[in-house]
Amino acid sequence: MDFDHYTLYGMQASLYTGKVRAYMRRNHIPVLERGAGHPDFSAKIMPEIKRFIMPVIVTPNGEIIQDGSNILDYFEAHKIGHEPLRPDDPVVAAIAYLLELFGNEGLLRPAMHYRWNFDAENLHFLKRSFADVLPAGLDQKGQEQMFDFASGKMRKAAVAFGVTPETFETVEKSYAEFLGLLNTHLSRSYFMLGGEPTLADYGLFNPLYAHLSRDPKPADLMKQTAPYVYNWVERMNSPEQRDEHTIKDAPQKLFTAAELPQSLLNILTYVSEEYLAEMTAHIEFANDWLAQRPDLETGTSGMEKLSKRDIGRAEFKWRGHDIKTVVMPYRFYLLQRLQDHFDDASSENQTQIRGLFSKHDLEPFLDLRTSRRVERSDHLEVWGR
Ligand SMILES: N[C@@H](CCC(=O)N[C@@H](CS)C(=O)NCC(=O)O)C(=O)O
Repeated sequence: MDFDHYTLYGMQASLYTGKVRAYMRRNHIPVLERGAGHPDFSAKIMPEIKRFIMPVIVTPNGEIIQDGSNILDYFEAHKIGHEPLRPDDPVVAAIAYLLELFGNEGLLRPAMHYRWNFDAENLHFLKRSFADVLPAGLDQKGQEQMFDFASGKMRKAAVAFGVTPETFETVEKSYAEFLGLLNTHLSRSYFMLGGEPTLADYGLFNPLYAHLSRDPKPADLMKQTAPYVYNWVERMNSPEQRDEHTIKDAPQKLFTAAELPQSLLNILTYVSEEYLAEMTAHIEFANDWLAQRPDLETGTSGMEKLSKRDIGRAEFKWRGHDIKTVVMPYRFYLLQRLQDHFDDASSENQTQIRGLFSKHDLEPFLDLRTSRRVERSDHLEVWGR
């Protein structure tokens, strides 16, 4: 490429690469995409970021940024994108942060279940897709072996997110309920919070694109049962300006706090039912973990290996099951974005946000906090003071 461009390292099948690619497309940011199996990823990127993780972008002046949310923050801060990721209305912005968190982290059970528990439908396709992250030049046998290694790791991750034979049916039921709510909402509004995409859309796009609209089994399910959701996925992923006319009276602008439609409020209630117990258990677990490590140095992750992302497993009740899921400090980093927004709001706005959150059983998301903040430094999650 002979013009200034960004390089995006990721993978078509990668959940977290999806939102960065979509944002770059929609905001017409010139990009050269490479699979994380590209030789430069191991030679130039991994030594900087110190673990195998995507997405990563390299800016035209050589800066390396890892993490989907940090990458969108970067574009927004440098006024490189034009979309209003954070709504001006403080109440609506609080919803954007909540759905950013929930989209990134709260739909991993269906995303992993529908990818890894339907081999007859998915495996042939996934083998081809995973070539993006395999080293170049492998022969057929080498490719098979590497795929088995990578997919084995991901199957274990599915279990670590609470997907086991005992929960399969409940994962399917709860995802069907979510798809139904989302389909209704997106039959009235082109985007989650009105006429333009925000952090809420980009967060949700992560699981709803690479896994749930792209892998054969869940793609069929989405197309057959939630066509408006599939349509939103296409809209989120296309660089063309669209002159939409398919939804009557769709809002052109973002909602204000006074205009929040019932279809969106129903999704907020769902977030509480699906995710509050998990977040509560994780925060408690992390606070115990921190209490046992009073000497943990500020600016470190406390992990033996830099590649490790969880500090253990916490147990909680989820839709009638006792499940245990991995506690990842990264989730608290996203939760803090909501809480920082809340803390910075005027007392009048705080009252409004609290009122809305409490109506939908979401108030603890404003108050549940780890005793030390999670920060990102040198591309890693580390503990603050
Ligand atoms: N919060 C991170 C999450 C990144 C993440 O988990 N990426 C996955 C791919 S979608 C990954 O790199 N997995 C590699 C591995 O775990 O080995 C971000 O947005 O950057």
